Amino acid sequence: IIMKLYYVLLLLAFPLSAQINVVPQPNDVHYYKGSCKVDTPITYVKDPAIANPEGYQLVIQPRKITVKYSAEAGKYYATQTLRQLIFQAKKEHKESLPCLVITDAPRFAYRALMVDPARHYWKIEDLKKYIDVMSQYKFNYLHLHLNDDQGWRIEIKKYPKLTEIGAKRTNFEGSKRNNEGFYTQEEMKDLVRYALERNVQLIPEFDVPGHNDAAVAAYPFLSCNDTIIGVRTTAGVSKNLLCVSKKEVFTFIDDIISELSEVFPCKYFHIGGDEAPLDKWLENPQVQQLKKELQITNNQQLMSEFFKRVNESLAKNGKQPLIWMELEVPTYPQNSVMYLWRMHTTPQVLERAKKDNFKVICSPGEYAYFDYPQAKDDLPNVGWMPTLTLQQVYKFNPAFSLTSQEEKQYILGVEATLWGESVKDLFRAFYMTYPRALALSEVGWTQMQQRSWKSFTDRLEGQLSYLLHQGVNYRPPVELAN
Ligand code: TNX
Repeated sequence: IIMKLYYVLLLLAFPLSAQINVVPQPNDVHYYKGSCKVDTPITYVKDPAIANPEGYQLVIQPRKITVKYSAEAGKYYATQTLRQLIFQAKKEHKESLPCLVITDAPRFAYRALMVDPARHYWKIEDLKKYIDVMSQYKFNYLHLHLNDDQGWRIEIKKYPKLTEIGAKRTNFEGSKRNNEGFYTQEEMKDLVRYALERNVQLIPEFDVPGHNDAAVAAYPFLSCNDTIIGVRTTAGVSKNLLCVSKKEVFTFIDDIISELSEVFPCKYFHIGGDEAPLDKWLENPQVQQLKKELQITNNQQLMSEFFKRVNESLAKNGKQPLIWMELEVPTYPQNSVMYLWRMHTTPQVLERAKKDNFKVICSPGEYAYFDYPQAKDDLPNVGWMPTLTLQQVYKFNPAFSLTSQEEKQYILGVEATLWGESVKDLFRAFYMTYPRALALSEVGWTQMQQRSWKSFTDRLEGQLSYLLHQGVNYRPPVELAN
C-alpha cells in the first residue's frame, strides 16, 4: 500500500511524460519517475486476478521488470509490448526504459487478418513469416481462404484430385505463368502449432457453394449439370455452384469438414457463402423438384437450406460457422457468426444482427479490404478498386453507432481481408498489409478513448523501423511526410 501511495504521489508530481512507442496503444499507461536498464531480467508472475486471458500488467521499476499474466496469451502480449519498448529505446541509443505500469487487455476478443493462398499459392514458410509479424501486433486469428475458383490448396485424403487437378492454375492472365501448390495435412498441423505458440489460431475457410471451379474441375459431379471445366484462370465470379439438390455434394462437404476439423482445432470454421449466383441451380430440374418439396417461394431460401445442411456437419465436429453474410439470404444457422463485408451495407447488417441475434465480425470494404490500393494510382491497380488509405483504416470504429452494451452483445471483432488476385508473393503481401495492419491492430485492441490519429502517426516511424529491422516490406506512407 505504501508503495502504491508512493507511485500515486510520484505520478502527481511527474505527469505523463513523452508517450511510449507501442502499437497497438496499450489501454492504460502510468509513468513514474526513474528509469530501468534495458537488459534487466524479467520476472514473470502468474496472477489469476487478471481477468482477461489476453490481458497483462507490465511493471517497470528502477531495477526490476515484472510481467503479470493469468494465461500464456497475456504473457506473450506483455513480451511483445516490452520488445517494442526495448527496440525503440535502443533505436534512440538509450540504455534505459522509463518506469511505468501498463495495465492492458483487448477491446475485442477477435482480431484477425485473412490471406488468400487460393488465388496465389503461399509457401508455408511465408505463412510463418506473416504470422510472426502479425502476432507482434496482437492479432490472434489468421483466416486462411483455402479454396476458390482459381485453386484448391489443402490435401483432402478422400478426394485426391482436389489437389492433383484443383491446385494447378495454368497459363493465367494470358501469360505462361503457372500457379501451383497445396498444403499437406501434416504441414498444416505444423503451421497450426507454430501459430498457437504465437497466440494465433488458424481458421480454415472452405468456401461454399460458390467459388468452387477448382473443386468442380476435379470432380464434375459436384455441379448441377456435371459440368466439365478447368480451374479458373481469370478473376471474377463463377456460376458453377456446388449443387444444392445432390446428396453426394453434402457427403463431399461432410467428408471435407471432418478431415479439416482434425487439422484445425479452432472452434470457428468458415464456410464462405459469398457471391453465389443461383442461375445454374434454378435451371436444374432436380433443384426445381427440391423447391417444390421444401415449398420454397423465395429462391434464396435454397441458400438457407444449403447452410442448414452444412451446419449439421460442422455441429457434428464441434465447429461454429463463420459466414460471409449476404443480406438477401433469409436465414442462417442460429449459431453462425456473420461477416459484415460488402460496402454500403453496414446499417442493414447491424439491424439484421439485432433482429436475428447474430454476432458480427466487422470487415467492411470501407475500412478493411487490404487488397485495395493504399493511395490513388498506387499498385496494384486492377481498375475497379476504391482506395483504402492508412488514415481511413485508422478511423474505423467497429461499434459504428451501437451503444457500448450493443457492442458487447453483437461485435465479436475485426478482420482485414487480403484477397489474393493481385497478391503474387510475400513481398507484395507485406506491402499491402503494412502499415495498414498497424492501424487495424489498434482498431481491434485499443479503446476509443486511447486512440488518436496524431498519436498513431507520431509512433509510426518507429514502428516502420521495427518492421524494416525484421526485413518486412511495407508501403512508405509518403502522403504523411511534409
Ligand atoms: C469479393 S469479399 C470476394 C473475393 C474477391 C474480392 C476482391 C468476398 C467475400 N469475396 O472473392 O477476391 O471481392 O476484392
